[in-house]
Amino acid sequence: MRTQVGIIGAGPSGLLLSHLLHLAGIDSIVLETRSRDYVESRVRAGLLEQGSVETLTEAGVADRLHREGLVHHGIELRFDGVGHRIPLTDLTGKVVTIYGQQEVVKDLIAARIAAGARRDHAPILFDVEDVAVHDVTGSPRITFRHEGREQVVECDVIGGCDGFHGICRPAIPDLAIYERVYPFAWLGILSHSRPVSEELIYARHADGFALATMRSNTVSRLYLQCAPDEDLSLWPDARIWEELHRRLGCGDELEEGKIFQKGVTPMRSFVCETMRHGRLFLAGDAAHIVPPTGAKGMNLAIADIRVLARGLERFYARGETDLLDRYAEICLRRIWKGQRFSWWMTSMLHRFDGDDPFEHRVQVAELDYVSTSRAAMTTLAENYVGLPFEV
Ligand code: RFL
Ligand code: PHB
Repeated sequence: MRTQVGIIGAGPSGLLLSHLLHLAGIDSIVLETRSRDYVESRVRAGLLEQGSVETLTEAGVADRLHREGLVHHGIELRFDGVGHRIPLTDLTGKVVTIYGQQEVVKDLIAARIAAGARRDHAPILFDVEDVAVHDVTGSPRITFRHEGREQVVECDVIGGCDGFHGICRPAIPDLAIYERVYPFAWLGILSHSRPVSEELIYARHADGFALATMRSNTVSRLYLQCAPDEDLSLWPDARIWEELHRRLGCGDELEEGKIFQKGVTPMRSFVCETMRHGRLFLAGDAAHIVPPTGAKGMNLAIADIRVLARGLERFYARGETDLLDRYAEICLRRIWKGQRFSWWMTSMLHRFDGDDPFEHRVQVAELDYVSTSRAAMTTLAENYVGLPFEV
């Protein structure tokens, strides 16, 4: 098979890249190891920056997002049992939107499939196996097996959108890796219950961090700081609710419902430099991971794709490679700011074992400062709603 851009991975990065290229008249194919059902039901992120919503809107894939997404104008920070609102919109003029990542993924898959096959191939192949990239500094090829047959995609460029555990990053020699692994994880649940509050609550508690977010007016998404190797069998529903009640301190406002999904998410900060080798470009989680405290992961992925799609448009329309040549440099400036913010939010809100009383007091002083100084609140708010795009 022959295409212009071979894309590995059908997460938000790969699907958005394929869709934006399609809008620019550029042919691509997306190869995904998992099934369509699996990627459409994988529970992950939930918060979109205003710029991400605008990107999806301009791309014509946000009708359902605008109907079903919940627009938020603030968040609450809770510590020492008291809540403090950060008025995001008053401080920045921007909003954030709650809309599950798997919904973004469903909308993008539907758009790609509706656009139909171009040339001789389907827009997305699910359930592929043994994906490998070859000759990325010359004439790139992707080999894989699909429905029992060995296949080859020949292409001009490869989009490495295959997430943190993918095969594209290891194909780049001499990468510099910057990494921090945190000594805790998040236990996340989905529950059929009314959200505890209209806005998200980030709570610091002596027993560990808790976050109350949502997916709709009837589905709550709740997280608890836990051990990185936490054994879920030790967390029957009653223990989860007890811990959420204690850490969130919201009394009867926290409605207990049927828990229908539970999982443990490890916490890591990770950046690889650079993000390009020859004709292979990494984007999203394949190149960088943030701890979810700042809600930046999917938003950083969308920002990478904006730059990559524009660069490829310029290349195909006019033969210009200037934007592609600056791809990593442009993305990394914004990525590092997202890293800094995610690390800072994580450090401020979590319990670190072995913290001495001095560190504990500094943490509370920082939260106190952020929730009372307009300058400090504005710093948090402008990062939370999303820094401007570089291109
Ligand atoms: P993905 O979503 O991991 O997609 C990569 C895809 O590649 C496939 N794949 C392969 N395909 C072909 N060949 C191979 N060899 C392959 N290897 C892997 C995988 O099956 C998969 O389908 O990466 P992408 O597209 O870069 O998207 C990144 C986001 O998924 C991620 O950053 C966010 O989920 C992070 N995140 C959050 N981000 C936000 O912006 N806001 C949030 O509120 C937020 N909350 C979160 C989060 C992540 C979480 N977890 C579970 C990690 C909350 C949580 C709990
Ligand atoms: C979510 O809704 O899943 C979510 C929201 C904000 C975060 C992390 C996760 O910081």
